[in-house]
Amino acid sequence: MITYYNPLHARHHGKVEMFRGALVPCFEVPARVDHVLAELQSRQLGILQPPFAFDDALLARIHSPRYLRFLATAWDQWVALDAANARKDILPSVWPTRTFRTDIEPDNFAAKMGLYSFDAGTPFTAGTWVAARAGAHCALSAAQRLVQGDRAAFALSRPPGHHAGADFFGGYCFLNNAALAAQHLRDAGMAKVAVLDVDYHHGNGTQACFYDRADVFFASIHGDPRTEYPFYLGHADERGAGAGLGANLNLPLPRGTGFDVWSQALDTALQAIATFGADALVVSLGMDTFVGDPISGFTLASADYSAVGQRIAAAGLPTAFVFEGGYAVAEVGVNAVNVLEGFVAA
Ligand code: Q9C
Ligand code: ZN
Repeated sequence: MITYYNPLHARHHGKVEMFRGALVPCFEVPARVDHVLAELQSRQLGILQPPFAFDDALLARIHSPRYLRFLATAWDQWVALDAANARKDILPSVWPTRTFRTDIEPDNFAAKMGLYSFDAGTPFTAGTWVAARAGAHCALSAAQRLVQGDRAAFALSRPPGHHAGADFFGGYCFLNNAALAAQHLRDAGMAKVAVLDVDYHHGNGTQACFYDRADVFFASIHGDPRTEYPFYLGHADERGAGAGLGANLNLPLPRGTGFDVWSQALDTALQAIATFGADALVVSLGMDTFVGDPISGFTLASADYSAVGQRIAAAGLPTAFVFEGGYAVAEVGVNAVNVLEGFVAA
C-alpha cells in the first residue's frame, strides 16, 4: 500500500488550545504523525511517497473561495496587525451565532477568525496553511491512486480534516481531507463513493459537505454528541436531506463503549455501505477510539485495530485511508498501522 506522507505536516504546530477555561498544551501535535511513520517503516508496510502536486482549484470542489482566501492569508493578516503577533498562535474569540449575519465578511481580523471557525481549540499558526494544503494533496493523491487501479492507499498527514466544513475550521481541522478525496473519486468518474468515519468524534464537516447528495454516502461511528465533541451534530436521526435522504448514517455510542459493541456498529456501517452500492471507500481513520486516548471515551485495545482493518477489507472496495485524530501519542503508530496491516493481510 502506498502511503502519501505530508512532508510539511510539522509546519502546523499549535502551542495551546482553550480547554476547560484554560489554555493548555495542544493535543494535536507533530509527534502523532512521526510515530505512525516510524511504525510503518519498522514493519516495512508499503511504500512512502510525497504527494502529487494538485491545482488549488481542486480544494474549491469542497471549500468556498472566500474561506480558502482567508486561510491562505490569515497569518499575514495577523502579523500585519502587530509584528509581535508572529510569536503567538491565533485563536478565535467571537462567533456569529443565531440571528447574526454570515454573508458579509468583516474587515476586523478577529471577526473574520470567528466567521470561519466554531471553537477555540484550533490554533492557527505560521505554517498551518502550507501544512493543511500539502495534507489535502496527500488525500487527493491517495484518491488518485485508487483511480489508477490500486486496491488501497494511505494519506498520512496532519492537521486532520473531518471537522472542517465548506467554510469553517475547528476540532483541529482546516481542510476536509476525506471530503476532498471522496469528491476527487466522484470527479474521476466513480459513480458512488462512501465515507466511513471511525474517529471517536462525529465528522460534522464531512457530513455537512454531502448531506443533501445521493452520490456520497457518509457513515460515522462516534461518541454520542449529547456528551461528546462536536456536540451539535451527529445524532442518529440525521439521515440526509433532499436527494441525500438515506445517504447519511450516524451510529452514536455512549462513553465507555468497548470493541464488542463498537464492532457491531462497524458491521452495521459496512452493511449500509454495501447496500448503497459504493464503488470506492474513503476511511476517516481516527485512532482516538483507543482506551488510552486522553480526550476520548471508548475502550478499544491495540489488538482490536487489526480486526478493524480486516473487516474494512472484507467490504472489497478500493479504499483510501485518511489519517484523522488519535492523541495517545506513544500508541497511535502501532494502532494505526495495525488497521493497515489487518487490511492488507485480509
Ligand atoms: N481539548 C479530532 O479528533 N476538543 N478532533 C476536545 C479537548 C476538540 C478532536 C476537548 C477535539 C477535537 C480530529
Ligand atoms: Zn477525533
